[in-house]
Amino acid sequence: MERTFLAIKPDGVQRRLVGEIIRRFETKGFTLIALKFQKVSRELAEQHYAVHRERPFFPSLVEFITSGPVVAMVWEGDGVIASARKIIGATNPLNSEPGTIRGDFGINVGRNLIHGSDAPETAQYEIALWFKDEELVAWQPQLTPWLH
Ligand code: RTP
Ligand code: MG
Repeated sequence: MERTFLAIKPDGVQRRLVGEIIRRFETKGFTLIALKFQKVSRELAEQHYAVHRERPFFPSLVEFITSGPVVAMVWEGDGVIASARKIIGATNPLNSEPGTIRGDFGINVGRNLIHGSDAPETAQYEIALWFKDEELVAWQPQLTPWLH
């Protein structure tokens, strides 16, 4: 079953949007596999955003993601990687559709509330970076797959 890594960024925590954001993935029907609330070290932030190392916004991105606690999560379900990216919305909240998390709650590209893995390889890398194997809780919801 497909898994993705999601993290509510420091602005989402500061703005008291943790419950609202988690609700959207839970009611969609995806399954929570792991969750933790933590401050992010500079080292973890730099590894997480390593692909953007050469970009001009990298220093401010690392500065921001280490500025306060984040909610790190793993979610599971068919097509969860692409679906979560749709639920999250476009990178710049000014371009995100209403109904998406960023479209509903943001206006600033540097304060876009939540991170989601963008591909299967990225999801695998990020899950292993943020979570130990034993922190991942494999379980099956007792529901028909299409009824939540
Ligand atoms: P994320 O990785 O955080 O889920 O965001 P994303 O995939 O939608 O966007 P990505 O291209 O991976 O960029 C990572 C984060 O860098 C900040 N950013 N700033 N032009 C800019 O100033 C700019 N471009 C990107 C954003 O906060 C973005 O989420
Ligand atoms: Mg990204």
